[in-house]
Amino acid sequence: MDIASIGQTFSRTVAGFGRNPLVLTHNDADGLSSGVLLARALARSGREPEIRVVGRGESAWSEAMGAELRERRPPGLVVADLGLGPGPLLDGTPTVVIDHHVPTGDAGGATIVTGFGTEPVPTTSLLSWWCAQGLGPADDLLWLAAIGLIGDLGDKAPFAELADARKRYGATALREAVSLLNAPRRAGLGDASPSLKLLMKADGPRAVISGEHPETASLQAAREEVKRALDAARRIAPRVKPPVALIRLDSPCQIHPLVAQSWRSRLKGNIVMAANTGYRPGWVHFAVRSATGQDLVAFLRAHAPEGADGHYGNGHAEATGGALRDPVWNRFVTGLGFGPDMQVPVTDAAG
Ligand SMILES: [Mn+2]
Repeated sequence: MDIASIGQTFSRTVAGFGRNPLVLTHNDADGLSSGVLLARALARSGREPEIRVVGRGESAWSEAMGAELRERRPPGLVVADLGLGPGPLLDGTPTVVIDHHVPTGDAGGATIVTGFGTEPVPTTSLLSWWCAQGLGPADDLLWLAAIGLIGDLGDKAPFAELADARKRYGATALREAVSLLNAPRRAGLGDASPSLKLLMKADGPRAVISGEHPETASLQAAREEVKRALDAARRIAPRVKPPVALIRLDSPCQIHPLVAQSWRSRLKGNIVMAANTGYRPGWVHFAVRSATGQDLVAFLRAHAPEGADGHYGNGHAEATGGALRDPVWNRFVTGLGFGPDMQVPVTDAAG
């Protein structure tokens, strides 16, 4: 991948933006750091960007988001870490999509900066940092790129930029910042705005973790809440119907990806699926991981139940999942060979 040409591509599209472009981004550490990085770069180029975090139960590529964008009418749109779906998101508006997930569309003529298909696959935060360099010097924003790299890929990810950031800012401070920034979106409330606020003010990972800003305390409280939920979840035994090992959770916290990940190496021969029935009323959210090396997006596609929509089977070949309405979930687990004990009761409201 040619970094200079990524920067040029970005700045060419941004040149068509008006004063108040909108940055749409994901609520995890990679998305938040990308959004802040892009917003700062746009601000330095004389614009006044707004950030809209796409959170729990939302999707950028949904009818609801389309309606919201038509209402807001931003004069330019950057969409970060939210997948690459069928577009356009907002007809007639210059749009850049920055992402690294398996594409499910072509964003309807948007400018696309994707890491998908390159080896190793960069995070959205690193792509965003390369984009930012197209607008001017961005060296002081490297730590934000590192936040996303560690959040998605861990602190051993094979990127020179990460090695550089670890030296400059300290590996421990970066790791601790990521752990705190990811906590609010995982807690029962699912509101990542304290993390976003803190990232907007901070000048490095130490300012995120030090407590000099009041948001850090709420991040710590969120992390405690998630830890308690995880401790309880760890006692739940998986149910195995080869090739799937299913762990059924019932928590308002977004712990299903962490639980699936924690069983991944212990259930080596299986596709590990952690399903959470308590996360959002009317829905079952689930995370899929596996040490088998199978393409999990393809696996889900092959087992898609009738009624699965855009919330199902997105992500990466090695880390995916989705959300299904209760009756659709029941069809899905039945199709995988599980009995009634893995189904959820369906109320009329859930259809
Ligand atoms: Mn990401």
